[in-house]
Amino acid sequence: MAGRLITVEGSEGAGKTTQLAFMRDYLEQHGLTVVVTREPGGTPLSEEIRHLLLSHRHDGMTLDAETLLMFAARAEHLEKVIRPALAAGSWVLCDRFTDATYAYQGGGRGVAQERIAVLENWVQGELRPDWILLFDLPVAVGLARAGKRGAADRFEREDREFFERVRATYLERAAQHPDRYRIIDAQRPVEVVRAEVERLLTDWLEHRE
Ligand code: Z5A
Repeated sequence: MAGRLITVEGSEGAGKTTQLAFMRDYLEQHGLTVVVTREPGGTPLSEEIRHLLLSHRHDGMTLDAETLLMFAARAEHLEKVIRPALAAGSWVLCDRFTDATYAYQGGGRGVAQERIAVLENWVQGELRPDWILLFDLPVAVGLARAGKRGAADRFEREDREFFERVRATYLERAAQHPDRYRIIDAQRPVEVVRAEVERLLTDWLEHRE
């Protein structure tokens, strides 16, 4: 049986990484082979591209270069990791995917959604996530959480309005694709969020055939 692609999305400090660890454990306990990966990244070349994208060495990178690098990293990741894992029947949990391009480069920076859609079709063909978990929370709450970490990367140093546009774009996409998206209120305590994630995973496991 082909695997499933579950992507997790959200703006800064939403708790995606925290919940991914739980998701992996839960699915493995139910007998599945799970591959946890991330974007940009997930292969040696894609991780190098991630480094270029996040580091301040390339402050002032053009918007087209940023968008195309996201998809270059994604093309490599799909070919070398995601498609083989799905073909082998694994469930792939990916920390961000193309919806992040719509939210950050599209909503955040102003790239037309139609241009992103061209690249999405080129690089992914028919492939889309089976499910997208959107960890949604007020921007101020997420920034306060993320601010407790070290130095800000090229995205993290954006202003609050940028992250408000990112959040709004995610919510618009969730409304456009209710079949794939599940919105989770991520401002609640970790254990409460985890219980909701568990309910969703249980439901998907029951209806996976
Ligand atoms: N990007 C893009 O622009 N276009 C694209 O196409 C793609 C990505 C694929 C990747 O950065 C950047 O690339 C990202 C978008 C851009 N930039 N931003 N911003 P990243 O992977 O390094 O950063 P991130 O994805 O934003 O992750 P994050 O900020 O680390 O957030 P998170 O993974 O959602 O949160 P976390 O690490 O699980 O938790 C953050 C803190 O909150 C941590 O101290 C936790 O202990 C705490 N936490 C977590 N959950 C809770 C709850 N429920 N209550 C209280 N505290 C909590």
